[in-house]
Amino acid sequence: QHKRKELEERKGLFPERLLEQSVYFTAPTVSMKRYLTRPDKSGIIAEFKRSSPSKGAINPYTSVEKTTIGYMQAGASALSVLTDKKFFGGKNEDLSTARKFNFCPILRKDFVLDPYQLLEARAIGADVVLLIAAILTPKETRELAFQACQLQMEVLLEVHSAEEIDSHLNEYIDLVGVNNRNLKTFEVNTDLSFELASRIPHGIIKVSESGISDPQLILSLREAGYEGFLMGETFMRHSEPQRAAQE
Ligand code: IGP
Repeated sequence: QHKRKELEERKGLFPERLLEQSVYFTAPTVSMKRYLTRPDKSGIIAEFKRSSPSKGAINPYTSVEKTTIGYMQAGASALSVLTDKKFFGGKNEDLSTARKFNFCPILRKDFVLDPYQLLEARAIGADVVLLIAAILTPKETRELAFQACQLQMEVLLEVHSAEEIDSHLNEYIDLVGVNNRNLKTFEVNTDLSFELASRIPHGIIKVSESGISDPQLILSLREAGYEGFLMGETFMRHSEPQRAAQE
């Protein structure tokens, strides 16, 4: 709920008409769906995350430029950038900086509740937005996904259970991400991705999120039908995240 208050402040500072003047607003977006399925790519979505509620500070001072360029040089398929300040120490400028230096698809990682955040995502240079089933009703999810689609962005729907897939999936969703981390306990269980794989309909790109560090696990997830692997901490806890990605 801190989001609502924060949003009211930002709406005052940057009204919609200002966002629409951003150079990125009318620039074409890049498809994450397409990048993840390119045979020459790893499928890894490398995340820039300074801190997290479960781990506290991970790597608060590292540079967005160096890290994201390094991720892409190391063979990542796409980038994810946290823009939530309160829990993850991120900011909108982190994403626009990443945009300035990279041509790949970029996911805006935040708690999206309001259409304003979609305009904002587009204005700062995002190609994909995350919608979290656990914090939205099916109706809200569908409306936000439709609007994202109208803004030429793709939608990654984050789920934690088969019920959330059944209730929240709609025709505007491009990718489904199974979050292996329980949002309440912060416990990670990568078996969840294997359990839910067959519940995600064909034609929708499957992404496994959180707690991935073992290359062998990526191979098994691929066999289970996953084409995207969202990894943050494994890279970020390294003093030079771009090098960890190289390894
Ligand atoms: C990355 P990890 O364990 O590799 O750092 O996880 C990513 O999945 C995680 O940051 C995440 C997240 C979220 C963060 C998944 N869903 C929703 C904020 C909001």
